[in-house]
Amino acid sequence: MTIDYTEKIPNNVDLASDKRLQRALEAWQPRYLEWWHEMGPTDFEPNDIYLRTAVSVERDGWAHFDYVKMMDYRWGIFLEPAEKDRIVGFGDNYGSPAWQEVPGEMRNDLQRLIVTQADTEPASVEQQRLLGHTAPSLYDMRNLFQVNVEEGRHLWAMVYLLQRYFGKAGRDEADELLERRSGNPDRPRILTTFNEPIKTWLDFFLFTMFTDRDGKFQLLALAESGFDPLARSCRFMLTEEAHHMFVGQTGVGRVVQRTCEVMKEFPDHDPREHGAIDLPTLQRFINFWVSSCNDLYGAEVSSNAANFFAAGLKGRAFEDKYEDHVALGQEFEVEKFDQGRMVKEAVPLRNAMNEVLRSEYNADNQKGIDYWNKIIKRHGLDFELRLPNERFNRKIGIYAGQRFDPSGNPLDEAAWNAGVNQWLPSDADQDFVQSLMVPSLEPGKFAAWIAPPAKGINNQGLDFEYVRL
Ligand code: BYC
Ligand code: FE
Ligand code: FE
Repeated sequence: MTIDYTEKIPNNVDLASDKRLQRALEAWQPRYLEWWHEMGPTDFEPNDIYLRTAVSVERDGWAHFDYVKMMDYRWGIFLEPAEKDRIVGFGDNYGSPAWQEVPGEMRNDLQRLIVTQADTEPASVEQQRLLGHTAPSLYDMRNLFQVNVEEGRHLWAMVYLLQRYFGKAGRDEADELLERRSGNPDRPRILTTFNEPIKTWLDFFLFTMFTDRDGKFQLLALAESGFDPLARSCRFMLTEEAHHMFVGQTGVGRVVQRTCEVMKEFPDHDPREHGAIDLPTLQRFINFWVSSCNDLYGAEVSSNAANFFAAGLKGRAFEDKYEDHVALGQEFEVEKFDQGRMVKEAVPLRNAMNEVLRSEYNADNQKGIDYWNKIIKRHGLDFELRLPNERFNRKIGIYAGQRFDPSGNPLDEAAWNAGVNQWLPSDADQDFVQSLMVPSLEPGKFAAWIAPPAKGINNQGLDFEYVRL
């Protein structure tokens, strides 16, 4: 299962045996590179970056580290090895053989799921394209570029599926993925979070913490798909996703660490006076990104979600841990706000699959918050970061258009307006965080607002030259 890097498009799907597909992908490749050149990280094309590249799709030892220019990164198509006699693991077709081709009646839904997944990958690269200029260290800059090239590869993974299994419609979608632009009002990316600007490194760390974690859970749900090529693509993508969330979790942890050090040293001062990000400001940025990401799961009650599950296209994360994979005749309780009060309503479980996934996501988020709170505690400081309630600041689903505070209490418009600057980043907060974004580009040096990491990449030291400038 070693990947052949002598091919123009590295792959483990025997691309050479399908000349038509190979030609289609080779025609798409220069357009992809053009897109990367135009919309990928600005101004670092000539630089050598210490990157990891996949060399096999086996569980251990798949990564190879070396200096690479980003444009020379070997983007390719890697699927996890096929599981023998795999079955559809859930829904109405539970137990029948997994599909190796697209069943006709599922074509539209499946294409839509793949396009939605695909669209987020280049979107994130576009959102992050300016950050290299304000990197807090070479270590961080390298991690940014590592995340970027891997999101580019995730686009390749989905484009392979579109071109291989969806004919002309799939090829058209593959082209459109290079034409939409994050934040462009005329041709935006599909999901709202992927049109939000990532202005600062604080946003970047929160995005990789919370938005890449949406990626993890959506990929876990798609990794269960009865459409086997999608499942196998997503399984390999998940191995890369772990590092993205590591970057977010430890990045924010280092911000917290630095702030705590300043708070200890200057107990009577505002940490901002010493160039650190005060914890209430961090909380507001957390509130923004978590609430935006809660929208990424779609509506709490969704007939789309029920259909995807029934068809066997999109399951639950870790479907194996459930006893009943058909999920009929079961109910799920959602809390609605109706005529001034919260009321519980039971809905068929299949219709609540978006909410099931979102709940698992937030349980995982909570572990990250706990890790940050431990850092605060270790410094003997009295402050607790909190995960905002799922109802807070929602634009999609049953809470959209209503006001709730971060604890989930309903509010009228006046109370919302009075509180909003305590709960979401204000313009002044944005300006302050932006003012800290000065590059720190000497090996081993870190910007004043963030502590160094515990260790380097691939056993290299912190003063290693992760990017050759
Ligand atoms: N923004 O029935 P509903 C990642 C639309 S991240 C705008 O609840 P459904 C990554 C929805 O399209 C993982 N629109 O929707 C991370 C529908 O529209 P129509 C990405 C939204 O289909 C970091 C309507 O609202 N992968 O990989 O059940 C860096 C009703 O909604 C939004 C996936 O998302 C929104 N947030 O659920 C790089 C997996 N939410 O039909 C990468 C694939 C909903 O009324 N996608 N709408 O016009 C899906 O599984 C589903 O499409 C969704 C939506 C869960 C997103
Ligand atoms: Fe991705
Ligand atoms: Fe990611």
